[in-house]
Amino acid sequence: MDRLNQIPLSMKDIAITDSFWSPFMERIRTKVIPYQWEALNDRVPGAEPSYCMRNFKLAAELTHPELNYGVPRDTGHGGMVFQDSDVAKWIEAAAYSLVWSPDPELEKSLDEAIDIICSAQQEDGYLDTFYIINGLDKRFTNLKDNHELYCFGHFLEAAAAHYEATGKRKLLDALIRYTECIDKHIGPEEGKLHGYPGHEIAEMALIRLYGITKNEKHLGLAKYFIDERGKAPLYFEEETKRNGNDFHWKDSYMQYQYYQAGKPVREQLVAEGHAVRAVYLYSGMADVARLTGDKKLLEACEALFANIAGKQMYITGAIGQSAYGEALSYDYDLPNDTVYGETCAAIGLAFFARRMLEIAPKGMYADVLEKTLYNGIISGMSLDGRAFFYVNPLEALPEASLKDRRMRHVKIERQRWFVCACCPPNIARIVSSLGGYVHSLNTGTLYTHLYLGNEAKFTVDGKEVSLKTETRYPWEGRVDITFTAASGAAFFTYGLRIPGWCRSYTLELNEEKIAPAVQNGYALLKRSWKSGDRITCVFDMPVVLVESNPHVRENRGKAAVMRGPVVYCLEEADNGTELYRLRLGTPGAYSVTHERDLLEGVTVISFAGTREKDWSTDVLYRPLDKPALEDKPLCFIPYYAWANRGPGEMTVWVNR
Ligand code: FUB
Ligand code: ZN
Repeated sequence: MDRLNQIPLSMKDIAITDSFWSPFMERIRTKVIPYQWEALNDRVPGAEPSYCMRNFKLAAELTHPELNYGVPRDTGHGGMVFQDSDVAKWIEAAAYSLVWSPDPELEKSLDEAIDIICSAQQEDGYLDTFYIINGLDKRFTNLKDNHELYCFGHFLEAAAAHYEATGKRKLLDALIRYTECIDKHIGPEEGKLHGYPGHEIAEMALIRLYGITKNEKHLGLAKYFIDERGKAPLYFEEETKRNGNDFHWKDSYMQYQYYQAGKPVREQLVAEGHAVRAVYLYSGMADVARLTGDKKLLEACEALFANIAGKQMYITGAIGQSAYGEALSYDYDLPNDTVYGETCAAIGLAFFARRMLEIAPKGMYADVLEKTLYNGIISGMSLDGRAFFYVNPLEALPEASLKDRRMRHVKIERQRWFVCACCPPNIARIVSSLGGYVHSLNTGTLYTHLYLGNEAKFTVDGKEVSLKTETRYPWEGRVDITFTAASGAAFFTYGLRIPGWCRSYTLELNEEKIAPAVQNGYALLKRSWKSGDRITCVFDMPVVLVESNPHVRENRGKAAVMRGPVVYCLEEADNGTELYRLRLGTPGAYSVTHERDLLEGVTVISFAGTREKDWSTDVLYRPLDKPALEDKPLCFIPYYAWANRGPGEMTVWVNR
C-alpha cells in the first residue's frame, strides 16, 4: 500500500471564505466557544453545573496541597465519569478557531485551562480527575466503562490541535507523559494489562500524536489497542470478573459488541454496537491500516464503511438507529421517529469517511462526508448557535415526544446544554476544523473533496501553487476555481470530485469545454498549471425525489426531497399539522426560491401536493374507499434548519 496516501492540506494553508460555512464557523467562534468556556466553569446562570473545571481544580489541589483554587477539598468529583472530555473538546475547537481567527483573549483562556489541567497531572503522568479524586488505587480497573482511555484520547486530540495552532508545547508534553504512563500499564508485555478502550477514540488520537512525534511507540500503542480488541480471552470479561465490575449488557443481544469487542476487529464486517464508539474505532482502524499497510484491517474498514453507507445510514448521514444502547441496530432498520442519530455519531462517521479518503480518494467516501456535514451534523445546532440536538430525528411529533416512551429521547426543541454534554463541543470541533476536510495532496495530485469558498496553498512539483474557489454551493452548482503558480507553471494532476448526487455537469478549462477521465468519482486533469488557469464546473442541481431500498420498511410509499447535497423536510411552520396526511404531487411540479431572510438564508422548494381530507363522520375505521384529496402546496426547507421557529412537527419522508 502507498504509505504516503492522501495528506489533507493543513488548516493553516486554507482560508475559508464561504457564504454558507463561514457564518457557521463564526457562530462557533463567537458564541459556542465562549459559552462553553462559561459552562465548563459553572458560570451559566440557571444551567446545570458542568463541574468540569472544578474537577481539575480539585484534582490539582489534592495533588499539590499548596495550591488553592478555592474548591473545598471534600468536594467530590462532579458530573459524568468522562466529564474531563468536555474541556478537552473545547480546547481542541478553540485551538482550531485560533488558526483562522487569532484571538488573544481566547488564547489566554486556553492557557488558563491548560495550566489548571496540567497542575492536576500526577508524578507518573497520569491525568484523569475521576480517579485522582476518587482514589488512584482504582485506576485502570474498569477500562470497559469508566472512560479513562476515552478522556485520554480526547486530551491527545486537544494537545495536538493546541500545539499545531499555537506552537505551545505545555499540553502536548503533558500528554506525551500521560501516554508513557498508559504505555507502562497497558500493553502486550507480561505484567501489563492487556486492555484497550471501552469507548474508542484513543486509537485515532494516538495516530495524530504519532504524526507529530514520529515516535513508533505511539503508533504501536494505537495498533495494540486495535489488535487486542475482541481477542480471546476477552479482556473486558476478565476485568469484569477480576474487579467485580458490572456488565450492563449481559442480558442484551449486544453483549460485548456494544463496545465492538465481541470479536477481533478484522472479523467485524457489519457495524454494530454503540454508534459513536463504532465509528471512532473504525476511524482508528483506518488510520492504522493506512500507516501499516495492513490489508486485512483495510478490508474490514471497507466492509464496515459499505455496511454503514449501504444499509444502516439515514439519508441525512445520521447513524445509530436505536436509543437502546445509543446503537446501530441491523441492516435496513431505519425508523424515522424513534431514531437516535446522535450528533456525535454523524461526526464520527465524517471522521471515518475522511480517513478512508486519506487511504484512497473515492467519491463514495466524500459523498458520505458531504452528506453528514450538510445534514446530520449541522442539524445538531440551532442557527443562533445557542442550542443543540443530541438526537436528530427524521420525523418529529411533539405529542409523541412528550407521551410515547419510545420517543422520549427525541426532543423537538434543541437544548441549551446536557448533563451528558458530548455533542455540542463535538460540533464545535468539527465545524471549526472544516478547513482540514476540503483538499488533500498526494505526491503529484491535489484532490478537492468539498466545494466551498476558500483560498488554499500547497507545494507540488517543487512549486508553490494557490487555488481560489468561488461558489454559492450548496444552493448553486457552479464552482469557479482559479490557480496561481508562484514561479511559472507547476505540473500536477488536479482531481475534482464529481458529487455522487450529480447526474449531469459541465467542465470548462479557460472557457473551453473539457471532458476529462473520471476515476472513482474524481475528474482528473493532468497538465502544467499556470497562473490564471481557471476551471468552471457546473453541477446540475435539480430537485430530486429519492426513494429508499424496498428493505427499508419505514419508507415504503414515501419519497424524500433533495437538491444537491441538501436533504429537505416539511415543517409544521410552513405546512400545518398532521404532515403524515400530505402527499407529493407531480414530480416535475416544483419551484426553487432562495429566501435570504428565512432561516439565515436558505433555498426553499415548493411542490404541488395534496392533503387527505377529513372524513365526514367521526369514525375511526371504514371499508376501504378512494382517498378524498384536496390540493395543498408543500413547502420544503433544508433539514438542518428545522426546529428554529418554535416547536412543531417535521418529516423528511413524505407520502408519494
Ligand atoms: O460515553 C461518552 C459519550 O456520551 C458517548 O460518545 C455518547 O454517546 C454519550 O453516551
Ligand atoms: Zn454526543
